[in-house]
Amino acid sequence: STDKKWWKEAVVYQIYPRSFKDSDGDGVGDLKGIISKLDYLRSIGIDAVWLNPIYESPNDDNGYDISNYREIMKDFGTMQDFDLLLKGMHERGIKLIMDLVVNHSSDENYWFQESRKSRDNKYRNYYYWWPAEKGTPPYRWSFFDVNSNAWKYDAQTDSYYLHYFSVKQPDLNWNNPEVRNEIYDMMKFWLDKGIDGFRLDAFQFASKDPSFPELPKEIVGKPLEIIKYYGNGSHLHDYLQEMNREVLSKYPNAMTVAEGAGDSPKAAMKFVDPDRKELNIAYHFESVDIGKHLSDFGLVKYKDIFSRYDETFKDKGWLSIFMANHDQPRMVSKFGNDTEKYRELSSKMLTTFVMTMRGTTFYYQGDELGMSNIRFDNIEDYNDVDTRNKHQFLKENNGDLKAFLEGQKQTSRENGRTPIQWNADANAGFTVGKPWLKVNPNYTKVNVETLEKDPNSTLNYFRKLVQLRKNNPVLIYGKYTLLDKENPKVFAFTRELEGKKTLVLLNFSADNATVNTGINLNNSKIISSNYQEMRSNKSILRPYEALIIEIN
Ligand code: TEU
Repeated sequence: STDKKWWKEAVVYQIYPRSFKDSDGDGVGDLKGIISKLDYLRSIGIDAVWLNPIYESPNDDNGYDISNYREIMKDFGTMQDFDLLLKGMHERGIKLIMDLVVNHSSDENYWFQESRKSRDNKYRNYYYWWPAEKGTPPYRWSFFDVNSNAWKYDAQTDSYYLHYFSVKQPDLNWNNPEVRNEIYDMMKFWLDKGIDGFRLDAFQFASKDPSFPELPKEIVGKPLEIIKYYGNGSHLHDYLQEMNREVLSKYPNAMTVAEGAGDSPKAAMKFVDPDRKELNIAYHFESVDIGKHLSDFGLVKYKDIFSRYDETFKDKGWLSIFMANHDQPRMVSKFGNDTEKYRELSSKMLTTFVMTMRGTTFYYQGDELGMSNIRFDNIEDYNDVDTRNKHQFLKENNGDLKAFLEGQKQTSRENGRTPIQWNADANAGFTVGKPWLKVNPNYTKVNVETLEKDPNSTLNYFRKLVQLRKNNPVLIYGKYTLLDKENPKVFAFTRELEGKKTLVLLNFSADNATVNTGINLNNSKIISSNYQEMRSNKSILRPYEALIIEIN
């Protein structure tokens, strides 16, 4: 809808603090590191930062296992550093969105430490417990458990506790109003510090039926089906409406993003329909869960996802547009082409898409440099609990480890987590110590310092596109129309607002490609291109070419 909001106009840049910049040589990125790069953030023109979790955590899942929601992780610094970071961002006109991880906590959180002590502990009902005398609890699948089992037996009280993610991430019991109030207070604590919003982590899983009925037979063994089931708890939207009433409505300038927003455009709308008073932006997974690589699922299917969602959202509600995050491989390695010849061109083409499609742009750190997958050969190189536990399971069950590792080269979350490449010095200037995760060896060429100097680099292209988006409201609020729908190589669409019409042509292939837009381009003007050389043939797009054209 054209109802104006700052968060619709913002380009949000995602910082994975562990990998952004290390200031003290321990090999782990930190808040002082981010502070030292605030001028860089300002220079690229972004409006807001979404910061992955920085709260106290034993780091079983890199901060997504929180042991204290009101303290800063030791590796990352202190609360004083945080206050300086927030101040420094605001001074530069950059807003700060924090991660809100409240489907689960760490098992080292005080609440859980208490909860597991005895069956009548004050905090017992902060989590889900299944007493062993009731028998084995009905099967629940787990994302990160070595045996894919979300119930863990705890001898101390002869009971099982629930963990959809790792054993160190017990699920909080949202049926308990005390839990909800604790969370709301904690949210106010951060909002009162002046932060500008939250990204709600995995919140679609928060509502559970405490009687834990047997899973429907047809979904057992099918993770994607089980995820849908988990995402559809009957009280989910009651909680979100309560959260809005108790907290969000009191901070009208803060924005909220629903990570994971159901399994259909209609389901996603429920999270952000303004009439329902829940959240602001839906961040659904269909466009990343579609498959391993563009060549597997194809552009026609990919275009259809964005078009279907836009159709549902054209009059109300709001979406995010993204191609990567810290749970995904690098965007250029999944949707583009990271070979020497096309890495830069295709990176720029993808950047063009996320800057011109309707929805708030969420842009992942390093993509402006055209960073690509690391493709580790050895399991020892991986730190991620997801990869390590799946590998362990296969090992114990004589699975095909070689095939697994080959697959991880394309899909592993670690591909997107390697340290940011600042310059051509040792460890890419990320740290003077030993980086927690190996640096991509292409850093000698692919790094901020080198790319700064080249006016045609991916970095400078990103800057240009951020400005282009800001200066053209049609790219933010304009109506979207897909053209040449069945074209397997080209994503072509128009955006229209108040008599202004802009055409976007994106060649997602390494071939020359024709496109049939049905639009007369006689009086048109190319306002942006990812090629330097002039066009020789107006009707054929060159490999990975991206054009933005003003019509009439
Ligand atoms: O991820 C939650 C989540 O649902 C994803 O695993 C999702 O299924 C997947 O990305 C779809 O492609 C969040 C965080 O982003 C992730 O880093 C954490 O490990 C996880 O929650 C647990 O907190």
